Amino acid sequence: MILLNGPNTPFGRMALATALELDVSVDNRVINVFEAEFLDDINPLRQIPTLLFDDGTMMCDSRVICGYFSSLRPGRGLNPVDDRWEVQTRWCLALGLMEVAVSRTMERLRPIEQQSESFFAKSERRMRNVIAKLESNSSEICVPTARVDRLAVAIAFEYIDFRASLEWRDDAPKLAKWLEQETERPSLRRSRPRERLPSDPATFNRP
Ligand SMILES: N[C@@H](CCC(=O)N[C@@H](CS)C(=O)NCC(=O)O)C(=O)O
Repeated sequence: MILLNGPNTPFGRMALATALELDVSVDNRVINVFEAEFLDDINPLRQIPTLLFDDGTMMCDSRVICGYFSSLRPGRGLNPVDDRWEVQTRWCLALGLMEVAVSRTMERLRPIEQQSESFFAKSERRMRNVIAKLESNSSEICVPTARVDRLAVAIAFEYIDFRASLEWRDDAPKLAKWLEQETERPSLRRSRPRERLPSDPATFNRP
């Protein structure tokens, strides 16, 4: 399995960290998604993460990919589904936080005169509301056993820090304290975001 990934996408990091947590072997390939014309033929959304199988089929969306990896390791408890809908909901809240943070990064790349103050205000409010909700759930999150919602919260905050999207620690002191240790988890250490490099390929030869 090839995981088409980026150097700093939080969604791709979620897929890779899940594979690492579960000892699922994937060939992680960092690409430059913004120039990756080839990806149109694999994933019509042209997004990363995309999981590519040996038979040419693909799987997209980080939740689907993480769900698939978890299905390969039943009983590990990383992604409880049956009676744990609150875990899935917290996972979605963390994904929403990632989405807003990514969209703020994209907005900042636009010429300054085209950037929207109201967008920044609205997205900040949304982020602070989600962060408050997650902090109120800290007893479920601040636990040293890996689970998809906890991984997603850690990855969302580390992306916010990576892009300096928002000062959040005063709003979520319990989560901030937890993250100091959680960030040392091997799956997170081995998937740290980095800036894009000119050498990140925009082409890819299917095996
Ligand atoms: N819902 C998707 C979101 C994936 C996503 O937005 N990926 C971004 C990178 S952070 C992307 O591929 N952007 C490329 C583009 O929009 O051209 C998931 O969870 O995997």
